[in-house]
Amino acid sequence: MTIKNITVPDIGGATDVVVIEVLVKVGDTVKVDTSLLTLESDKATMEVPSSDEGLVKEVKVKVGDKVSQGSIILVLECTSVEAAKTAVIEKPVNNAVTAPVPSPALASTPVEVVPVTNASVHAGPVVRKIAHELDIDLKKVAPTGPKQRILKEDILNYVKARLAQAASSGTGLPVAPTVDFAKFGSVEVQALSRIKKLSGKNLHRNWLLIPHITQFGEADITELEAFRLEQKEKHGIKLTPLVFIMKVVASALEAFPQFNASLDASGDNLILKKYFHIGVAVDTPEGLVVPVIRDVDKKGLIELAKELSIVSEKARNKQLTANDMQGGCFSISSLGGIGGTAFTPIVNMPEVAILGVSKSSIKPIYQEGQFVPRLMLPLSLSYDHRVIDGADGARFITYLSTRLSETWNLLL
Ligand code: CAO
Repeated sequence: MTIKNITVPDIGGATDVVVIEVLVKVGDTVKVDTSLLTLESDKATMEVPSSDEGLVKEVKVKVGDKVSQGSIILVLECTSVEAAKTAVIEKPVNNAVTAPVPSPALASTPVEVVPVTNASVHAGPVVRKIAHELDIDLKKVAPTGPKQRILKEDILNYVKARLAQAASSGTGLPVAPTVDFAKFGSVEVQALSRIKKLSGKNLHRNWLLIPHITQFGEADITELEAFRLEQKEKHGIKLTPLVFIMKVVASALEAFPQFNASLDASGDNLILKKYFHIGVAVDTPEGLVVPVIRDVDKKGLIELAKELSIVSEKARNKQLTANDMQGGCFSISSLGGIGGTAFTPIVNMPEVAILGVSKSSIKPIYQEGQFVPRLMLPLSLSYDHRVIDGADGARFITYLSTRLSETWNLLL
């Protein structure tokens, strides 16, 4: 074992350079080239690597100190034979007395000098190294560390974003700029939930791959509403317009088979489904999920109402299984309980259409020569224009409107 002083090597003639980071502590084991210090002058950032391997016995510098070539950084208990031969001996070990010899390794290996592209950027050596090697301008990386420090995650996120942008630019899409929002005021970084990240990818893919058309319509649900309230009272259960809409959608899918279909992988064939499973978008604190209610055509309103309550409860309690969310033919996204007049839902691939439902309101409708107050339900039907023509879209929504306007007590 040999004790050796590790000193600042040739740093391009710079003197009194400020230590901005000390990267090792007593007890650390370092190897040759392990970064020990980061120095920052007004022109450059320098990492000082270790010239030897061993155990750090003492650290002689701290952040804010000014150093020049030859300043002692630390005392190392060397483990390499070569180092032992060339070490400047601080004190004898095992009573062996060796004459001090300057370390040629230190004297001859100048440190890598990384030009400071922006002296005001705060970042550690690892970040600076990544930035240097990947030719990244650190001024473009949004910092999330204390005192606007750029962390390793920040630069990795920046690289990920650039890769995603590069991937999307391959599709001819313009690249969105990266903005450092903290420059304009205080911000908080919040990670997206797992569900949001997953559904976000799918929504983005569907938005890009499907040529969407959204057809708007309105249904007069005055009679339906009277019937709904009566049934709700009678059965003492949660019975919302959505259950009626699901029933009518199942019947529309039967009447318009191209809506109950998916394109095959080649894109040349339509797979027509003979079952009627409907996905219902459920809003949960973690994000949007779409459980599937099976065989809607075969179930009654009350049965569907109960199943919808169970499934939305399950969704909100994060108890849905993958199976619960598979096999849908068509989706319904109902924002009617919240508000809004219309929206453009995104088709849930490999389905080819989705119905958006907004909040019903009483409107003056012109009937038989006069305006009468009617409860109108706004509908938004988005569909894949590769599979469905505009005329069929209009026919489908007209069918829905007509069926929803019918006298419901005749149907039970
Ligand atoms: N017009 C007027 N009122 C409506 C309505 C409509 N279109 N739809 C529902 N309502 C009423 C209901 O009748 C209920 O009132 P009552 O208790 O007095 O009957 C109230 O609004 C709340 O309904 P709800 O939202 O709890 O129940 P629902 O069956 O309509 O919907 C569910 C269930 C799970 C779909 C819904 O709670 C939900 O999560 N919706 C959001 C879906 C979503 O986020 N879609 C966006 C996808 S795109 O990002």
